[in-house]
Amino acid sequence: MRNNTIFKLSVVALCTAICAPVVEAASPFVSKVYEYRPAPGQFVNELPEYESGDTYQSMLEKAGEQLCGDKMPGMISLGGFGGYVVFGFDHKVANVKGEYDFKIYGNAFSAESAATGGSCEPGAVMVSVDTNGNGLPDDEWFELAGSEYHKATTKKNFDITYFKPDESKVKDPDPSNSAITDRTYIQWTSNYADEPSGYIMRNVFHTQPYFPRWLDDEQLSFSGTRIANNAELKNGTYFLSFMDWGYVDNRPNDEDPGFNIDWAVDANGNQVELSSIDFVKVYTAVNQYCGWIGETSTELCGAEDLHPEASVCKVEFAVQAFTARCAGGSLIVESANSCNAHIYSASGVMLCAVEIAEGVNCIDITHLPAGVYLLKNKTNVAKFLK
Ligand SMILES: [Ca+2]
Ligand SMILES: [Ca+2]
Ligand SMILES: [Ca+2]
Repeated sequence: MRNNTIFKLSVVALCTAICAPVVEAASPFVSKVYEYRPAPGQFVNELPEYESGDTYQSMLEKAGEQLCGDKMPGMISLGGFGGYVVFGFDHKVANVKGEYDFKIYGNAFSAESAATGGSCEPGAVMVSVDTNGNGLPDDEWFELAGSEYHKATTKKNFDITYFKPDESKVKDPDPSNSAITDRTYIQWTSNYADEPSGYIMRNVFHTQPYFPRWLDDEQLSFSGTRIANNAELKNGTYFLSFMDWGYVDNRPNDEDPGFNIDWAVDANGNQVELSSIDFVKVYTAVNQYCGWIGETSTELCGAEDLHPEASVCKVEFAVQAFTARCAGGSLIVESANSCNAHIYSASGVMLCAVEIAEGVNCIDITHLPAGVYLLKNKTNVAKFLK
């Protein structure tokens, strides 16, 4: 008995010695920005700032500096309808049943006079799973259907194209509004007959070019779910009412509970079940112009996984007597018999001994860094990804 106790202690010590130095907890914050493609807008080329010589890649890095590594490290603007950003975390974000899964921070605030709105500039959210395993967001996207998604006033598959302006064109100021210095600055067209075309106007407060200066494109096209305008002119200022739920830059950050992966729908609006997601896309969801305060554009300040400890691991295959599945930071093993087994790294290094009892076992693997592992004894093996 004494020898057995010493043996167990030494195994624990070995495991700790091997595993502890390489433990890296998942960060709850954004780790990478994959795409930044704003539509034209009054904050474009300012948030983040364009500098002479910047390219798509350098602007992408600047967007990353504004969103990565902390709760609210900075701010980016997505410009008018359709402009978007794609980002991800250093782990899969788990869809925990019955809970909100992640938050996205914006800069919305309430009007002093009302709790029903203020500066809501709603951005729609889409999620994606790295199904082809290449680490890139080139897989199917699913929209998180917010409170407006199913409303009759919402226009699905709204396509918009913005045309690059001649920055030296003769300006067309609004004679009835001194804040508008060019009413016909950047033209857009859409595929909806009741809203066929219009302009991103130029205003007196923002004098830099509004079309992304780092792009050579003569036109920019975007597509998405266009929700109804929410602005109302009251006593000379614009009041932008809140959506009920499910949009970025909608309600003040401390009032917004976040996003639930259970809201995901496919391109036809059918609900889909996702156990976890790898990528998040946010795009401006209104096509709205508000006089002196300009076009409505979603801003982002950062994002957070609300339960990084539930980082998903997934069993790829299990053979013979083991059956295994993952839940949170645990490997769940069901076995017909009690036995001893070991966890190995993908390259065959033995990391930990585990004692498996008859029935269902919950093996703590929170100390293992992300990677591919094998759970193995003399006759059984299960490969799992954490
Ligand atoms: Ca959830
Ligand atoms: Ca992919
Ligand atoms: Ca905003």
